[in-house]
Formats: sequence, structure tokens, C-alpha cells
Amino acid sequence: QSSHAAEAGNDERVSPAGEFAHDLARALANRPRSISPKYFYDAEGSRLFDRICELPEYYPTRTELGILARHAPDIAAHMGPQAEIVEFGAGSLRKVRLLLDAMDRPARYLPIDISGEHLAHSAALLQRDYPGLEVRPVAADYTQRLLLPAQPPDAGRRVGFFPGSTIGNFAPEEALHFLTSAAQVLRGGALLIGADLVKDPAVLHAAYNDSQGVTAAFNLNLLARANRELGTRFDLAQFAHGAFYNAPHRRIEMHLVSRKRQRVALGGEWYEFEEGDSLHTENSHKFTIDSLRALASRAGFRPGPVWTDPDHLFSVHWLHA
Ligand code: AVJ
Repeated sequence: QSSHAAEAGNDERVSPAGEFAHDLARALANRPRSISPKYFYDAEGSRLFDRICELPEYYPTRTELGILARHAPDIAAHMGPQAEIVEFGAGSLRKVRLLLDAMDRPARYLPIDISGEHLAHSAALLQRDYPGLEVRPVAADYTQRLLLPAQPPDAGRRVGFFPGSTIGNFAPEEALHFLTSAAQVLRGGALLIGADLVKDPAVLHAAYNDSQGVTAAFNLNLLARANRELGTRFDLAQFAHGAFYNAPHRRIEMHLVSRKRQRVALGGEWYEFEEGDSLHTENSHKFTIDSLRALASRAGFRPGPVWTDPDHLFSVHWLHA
């Protein structure tokens, strides 16, 4: 798979621990302290995220699956024959099965994910169920430069698939940047993208503060991962999971909040926390149908049909590249 990673222009494969150590050190030195949510997804974090998707309070996954299941024939018709699917941040590969099952002779599937181990496992399971499909997993950070292998001459449309409202993790200017480069690599094809919708803040709050504490464990896994990979000695019991809806920014924010005054060593430096100091670990932006379409237009897409659920919790958009 290393040649695929090279094609995807992934810089992280050179030294993943070096990158994490560097970004964490910078995060701890900065004010406010803030780190990319991409570091949640080691093998343990990916497993915890899969558990989040099963939680009763976490509506996005099952709602999006419902939308995809109901509208798969319509979506497949937009894809056309022998289409190729490029999935950004492919995770457990459950959603793409709904598309593959409805498609006319799907030609090739390129799942891109930062968690190489988790991806290889999921890709092998998918390949077993779709023996005729060319599955080419790409272990890469899709937020870096996107370079995809050339399509065979007889190929159908190249369709990007970006489900789960992962677009919400980006800051607005980063989302614009990502969509602009996606529009370039998908030119002539399309992007099928899931976006979580603005709704009652109480529903949002519950989705990120589940009663079983799985989201808290997912958040704290960032520190556990640092302990495993970087030799830090974060005391997980001394950090609280914080998640709240920031209405002006239309986003859920997740933080790790220090329960007391403490310090941690990393790379020969000490970093201090006062009681109540936070490390900002994630933003999860929410959209209206119009705000997503406006963003896509600015990135060079032509917005097409939108599918949603009866309660308007979640949206799936077809964007012509
Ligand atoms: C994978 C980014 C879409 O923002 O809802 C779930 C990640 N974080 N619970 C989201 C997440 C906490 C998820 N995304």
C-alpha cells in the first residue's frame, strides 16, 4: 500500500510520532491551547468513534445511513455506470456499501483514511463482500495535498464521498480550502457530502455528552494516545470532558479541561495547566442547507439535489464538480 500513500502525497507517513509530538507541543505552548481532531483517530480512537456512532444520543450516523438507504437508487443514478468512489476519511466503510449496492457496475473504490491499520482491516472486509470491485485503500491525511491515481481510460464518473459531516471539523476557511481542492481533483465528476444541520441546542448537547461517557473517553483518548506514543504522563483522571454548543459560531466545541493545577513534560519541556485551563480538541460545525450550498459554490462546485430526513436533522448534498 506504500505506493498508494506516496500517490496521495502523504507527509505523515515519514514520521507520524514526530508530527503528533510537534503539534501537541505547539498546542500546549499556545494560548488558547488547540490541537487538530485528526489526532483522535489512532486504532483505539477509531474503535471509540465507531461506538459513538451506535449511541442513542448520537443521531448523525443513523440519520445519514437512513437518508443514504432511502435515496440510494436516486444517488446511484446521478453517479452513472462504472463510477469510481473516492471516500475522504473512510472509517469503517459502512456507508459506502449502501451506494455500492445501488450502483450500476461500480468500477473502483479508493478509501482514504489517516488510521492505516483500521483502514486496512475495513478494506479487507469490504473486498471480501465485493470481489469484483477494485478496492485501493490509501493511508493518508486527506487534509494535505490531494493527489489521486489516474483513472483508467474507460472509467465512469469520479465521485468524492465525504459523509458524516466531517466537513464540520474544519474552520470555515479550511473547509473552503478543502472543498476547493476536492473540486479540482473531482472535476467532471461530483462530490456527495453529508452535513449535520443546525437544530435545537439540547439535541446537539446530548449528542456530544452521552450518558455512557463514550464521547468523554474518545476525547480523553487524545491524552492516552500521547502517553502511549510520546511517553507523556498525562493523568487522565485529572482532565474533564467538556462539550458545548457555541451558537454564534454554529458549532459544538470539545475541550479537555484541567481539574487542577498540574504540569506535563513533553520533549524536555514542562507545560503548565491552571485549574480550569482547557485544551480545545474539536470543532463540529453545523450547517443550514443554504449555508452548505453557498460554501460549495464558493469552492467551485455547482450545487445539485439535496436529500434530508423527515426531521431535518441531517443533509446529504450532490455537488457537481
Ligand atoms: C466525525 C467529525 C463528524 O463532529 O460529530 C463525534 C466527531 N466528535 N463525537 C462529529 C465526533 C464527538 C464527529 N465527526
